[in-house]
Amino acid sequence: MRLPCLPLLLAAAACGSPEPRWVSTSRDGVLEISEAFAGESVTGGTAAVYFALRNRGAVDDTLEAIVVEGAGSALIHEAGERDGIRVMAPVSALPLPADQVTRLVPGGTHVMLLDLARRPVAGDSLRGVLRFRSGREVSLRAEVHGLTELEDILHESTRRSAG
Ligand SMILES: [Cu+2]
Repeated sequence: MRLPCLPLLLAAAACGSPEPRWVSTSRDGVLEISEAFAGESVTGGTAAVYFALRNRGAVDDTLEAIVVEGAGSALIHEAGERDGIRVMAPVSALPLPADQVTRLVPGGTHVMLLDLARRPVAGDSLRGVLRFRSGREVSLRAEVHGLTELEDILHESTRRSAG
């Protein structure tokens, strides 16, 4: 009787091999985005997106615009501390030094999606495109994870300090 082994084998295979790493590059391969994910939104309407951007080129580039399907706008936010309170501030562009990886991570720089048509929940996938000063474009696909707590705290404190 072999059948009962099958689910076990499948489970073992699923555990043993990591998910294929999602990577997207500009057409010329100079810019590469990986490790993209979004934090599930508790309050609705907003979500934070994180990723790693590698600039393989010999020249600096700059991330200037992000468009995400279903989001009214997407802003680059820098997180910091002011008077002991964690705050976030939008910046117009994100520099990408030559031959370096720039990481957007929870608690640090992130992309803030505003006016979302639908509240993203864990398991969703957000799609969009990143545009750079050089004219390059890289497509974005960010899986939504239930990692909201930190960003919700950050945004709540920003809202409070704003008024
Ligand atoms: Cu933010």
